[in-house]
Amino acid sequence: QDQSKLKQAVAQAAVEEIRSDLARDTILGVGSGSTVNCFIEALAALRGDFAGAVASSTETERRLKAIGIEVFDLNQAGTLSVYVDGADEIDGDFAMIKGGGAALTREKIVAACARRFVCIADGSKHVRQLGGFPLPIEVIPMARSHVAREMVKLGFSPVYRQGVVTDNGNQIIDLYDQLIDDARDLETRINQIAGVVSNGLFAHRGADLLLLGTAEGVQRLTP
Ligand code: DER
Repeated sequence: QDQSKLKQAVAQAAVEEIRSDLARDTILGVGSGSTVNCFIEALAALRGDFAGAVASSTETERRLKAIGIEVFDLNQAGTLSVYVDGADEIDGDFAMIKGGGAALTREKIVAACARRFVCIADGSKHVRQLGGFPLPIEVIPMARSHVAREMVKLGFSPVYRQGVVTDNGNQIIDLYDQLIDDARDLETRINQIAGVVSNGLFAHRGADLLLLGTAEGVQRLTP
């Protein structure tokens, strides 16, 4: 099956997964990316069964509003019952690399406010070891060269993602050429570097459920 059918299958599975959690006052957390876009389309079927959503990007906010789902400010929403988002890679510990869509900082914030993180991904994202996909870091513009030099010391090849400004007005550096041995340690180490806003390793707080789209159907995997 082509990848878009796999994305639609996991999106539908996520709607089925959260259906029973929904109440009139429920506010969902919704991530970003093409798989999440399929989830938003599928979510239209549940419109009216829940209060609305907190979006992790302006693009997600636009798409939610386009299908009539109310979008809340996170500061009004409090703790969310569930956060649904994609990943660029997810490993056997349910740690992820995210940020391919440059929304990693807000995704990490909204995920931190949710009791459960449901990751939806096609099978190509499921890896034994993280790092095949370049690891994104969000940096304050003035710190970009400093952070790049620090990442070279850690053995990475940093590449400035030209022309991209995040929803927070910052820039992205992508880290190439190194597989990740200890994702939790590296997530912490990168965050210590002056000028780093956040990084795309979701290891300290990974997914609680993975809905994985494969040719054999959707696999429902838990840690
Ligand atoms: O940027 C992100 O973190 C997205 O969730 C990304 O990781 C998944 O995007 P995709 O569903 O388009 O592959």
